Amino acid sequence: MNKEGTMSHAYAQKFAENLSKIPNKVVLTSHLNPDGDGLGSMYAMGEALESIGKTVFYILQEPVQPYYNFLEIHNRLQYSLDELPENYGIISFDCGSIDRLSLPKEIIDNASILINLDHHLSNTNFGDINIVQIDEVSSTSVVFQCLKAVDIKVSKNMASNLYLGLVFDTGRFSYSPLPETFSFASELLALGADHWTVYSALYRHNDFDHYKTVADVTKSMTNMYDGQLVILDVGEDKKDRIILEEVEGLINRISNIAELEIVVAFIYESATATKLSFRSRGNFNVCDTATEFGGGGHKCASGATIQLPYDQARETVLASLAKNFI
Ligand SMILES: [Mn+2]
Repeated sequence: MNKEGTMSHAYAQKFAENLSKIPNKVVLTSHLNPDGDGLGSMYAMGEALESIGKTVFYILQEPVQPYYNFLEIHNRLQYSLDELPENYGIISFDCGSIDRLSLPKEIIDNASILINLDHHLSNTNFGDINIVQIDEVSSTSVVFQCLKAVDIKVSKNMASNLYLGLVFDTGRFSYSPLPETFSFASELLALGADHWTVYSALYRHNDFDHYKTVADVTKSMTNMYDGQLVILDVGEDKKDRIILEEVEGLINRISNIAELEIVVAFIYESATATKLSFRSRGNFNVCDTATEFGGGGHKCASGATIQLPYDQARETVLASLAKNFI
């Protein structure tokens, strides 16, 4: 039991038991193409660890979309370390496998401990310590329970960061209609999470041209199997005009088509690689499909990068998806 008199989750207890194993210097990171859940988790845990005297580095190997700049802590994000500390740990947030870690290899290889904190169904337990709970709606929810288990006070900024991950991963409270989702939101708002700042940053950052680009990309949409499978093509001619997170937003909206079961987006990456992104309405597990092609994710939202040219990737993946519809 913690101070509030509620039972702690087993994974949060595990975090509490292992807190002393976290070195004084710690690198916090997330997955490639970092999103609101990964960032919110890093920033909230970072502030918590600093409050107990740790030195924290926020490191990703690629820039993040500029609309996350609304968080002041975001200015501390680094893309490398000039000098590796002598003894440091890594905590990875929201990342399902080690090959998806958004860190230079040198930083991964020299860490004395790697802690993997996540909620992906496909998580490979790649850490020395794994705090993975697949029924949590966001990684920020895992972080929140861990902080409760160690009695670290959640500040207003931490609450906003945790809320960012919750809003992002639930698709603004659409995909996880569980009592826990709303209790978590309620607790965060009571702690001072700033709903409108988070909402505006995530959903009110588009410029005028964005809508014209999205309209153009949407035109390529096709369907099969009486509309149960919808396909979005972001080929070589379009890939520079739309960022990955916009494609994700677009397929979230496309997944609202009444008769749809699965939507898949093909995104040109290079002459020999194609990104895949899937959404399911719940009758099919698209985490399995993504895993088949070396990716992963959740039952209703997943992704992968397949080492095949665009047309060949498209053909291969559609052949695999066909199994669902016969
Ligand atoms: Mn997540």
